[in-house]
Amino acid sequence: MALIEVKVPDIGDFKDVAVIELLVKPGDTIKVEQSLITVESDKASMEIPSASAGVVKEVKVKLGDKVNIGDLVVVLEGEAATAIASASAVAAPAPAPAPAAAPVTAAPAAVGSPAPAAPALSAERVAPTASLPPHEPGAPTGAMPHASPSVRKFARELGVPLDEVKGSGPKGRITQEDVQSFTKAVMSGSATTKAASGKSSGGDSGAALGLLPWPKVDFAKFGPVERKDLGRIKKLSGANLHRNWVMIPHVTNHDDADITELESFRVQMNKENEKSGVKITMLAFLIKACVAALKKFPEFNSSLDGEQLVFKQYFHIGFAADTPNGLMVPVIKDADKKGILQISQEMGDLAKKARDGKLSPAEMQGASFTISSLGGIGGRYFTPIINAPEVAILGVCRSQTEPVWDGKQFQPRLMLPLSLSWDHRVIDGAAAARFNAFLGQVLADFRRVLL
Ligand code: CAO
Repeated sequence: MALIEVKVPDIGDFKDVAVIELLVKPGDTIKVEQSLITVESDKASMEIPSASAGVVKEVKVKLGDKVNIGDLVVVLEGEAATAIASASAVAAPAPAPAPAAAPVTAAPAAVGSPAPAAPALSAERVAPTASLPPHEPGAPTGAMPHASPSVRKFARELGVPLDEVKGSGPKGRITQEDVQSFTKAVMSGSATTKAASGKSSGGDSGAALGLLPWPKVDFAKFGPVERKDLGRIKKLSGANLHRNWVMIPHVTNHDDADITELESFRVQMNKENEKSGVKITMLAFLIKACVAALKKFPEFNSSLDGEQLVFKQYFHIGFAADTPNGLMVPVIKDADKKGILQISQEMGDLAKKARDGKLSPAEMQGASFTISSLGGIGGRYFTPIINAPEVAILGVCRSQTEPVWDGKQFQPRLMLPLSLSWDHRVIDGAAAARFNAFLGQVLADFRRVLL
């Protein structure tokens, strides 16, 4: 075992830089390139790595010392052969170009030994970094937290927002222990991050994604305004929609179904059932047609649970209902076991309850697939947001009579626009296209429901 002296390498134009952190202590076993100390000038901090591996015998600097190129940092006990004699391996701090060679190690035993092929110290290891670069995750704006590159790296690895960590070091510097304590507090639930509590800068959690803060505009500057609080349902559904939109990789396939015959049948059925007081709308047929498609393509009736898919053997279909208070999604349970009239009746009852604010939680739970119909209102196509943990949703717009080529001539056909959004983690495009095509076939000839 040889004694190896590790000195401050060439750090460019930096002179008399203060030691602000000791990263090793006597007895520590260290590897080549492991950081020994952090030094800081007015503009930047940087870590000084070791050019050799070994066991730290002595640390030759203390906090607050001013160091320069060639100053002794630590004495190691190790294999002389691990020492790096190649000064060119040490890059100068950016942006200055690498200056002339300066030996990193000058342990007596190492001197004169043939220089081994050692790994180069990467420029990154000694390149100075501003106390916090502007792109640093966790502190996109405002005051920059004071922390060494290794602490910032450590925080980055754990996803810790450094600007939320209180520093216990000199001048409020954040240490590795501070990052650990913060992580422990969040894990134990005694603290929370701004992102998790939705309070990050700008009043929106976009900062956690590295996005610009939400624009703050004084609207009154441009004209009269009135402010109203969001209603309870809007707040609840908004939070759910936001999560689903952000967390699910949505794709939407658009298609058209020929419902000419089905519409005639619906009108006929409504005439026959006039006295029952139950009105059949296209949505009831769509629920039944979707059940048939879900049976044929079971992954559309599943949910993702970690690395497993849960295939549901029940067919509970949610339908979006527009209410004065906002969007609600009542559920028709066991739609596979019910006829069109029963579904229509239940839908009418549930939609009324939704509008009157009288839906029970049980009546909104358990859906395995959802339909959002804007057919009574209008529009052509839209991109419905999947209702997690479901994996697909069908959007339906207003049908209209269109000229459809039958191979010989154009025929007036009643076409229903369909928009199927699906979770690309579970479903792929070909399956979605097949689902829509099958749905179109069923709607064009409803006898297929029986097959
Ligand atoms: N094409 C043409 N006409 C349609 C149609 C379609 N696809 N769907 C319904 N209609 C017609 C109905 O036949 C009915 O006509 P009449 O008044 O002549 O009888 C009229 O439009 C109104 O239907 P409806 O909306 O009352 O009934 P529904 O069963 O189609 O829908 C409900 C019920 C509760 C889903 C609906 O009232 C509703 O709230 N829709 C909005 C859903 C919504 O907001 N979705 C967006 C969610 S955001 O992602």
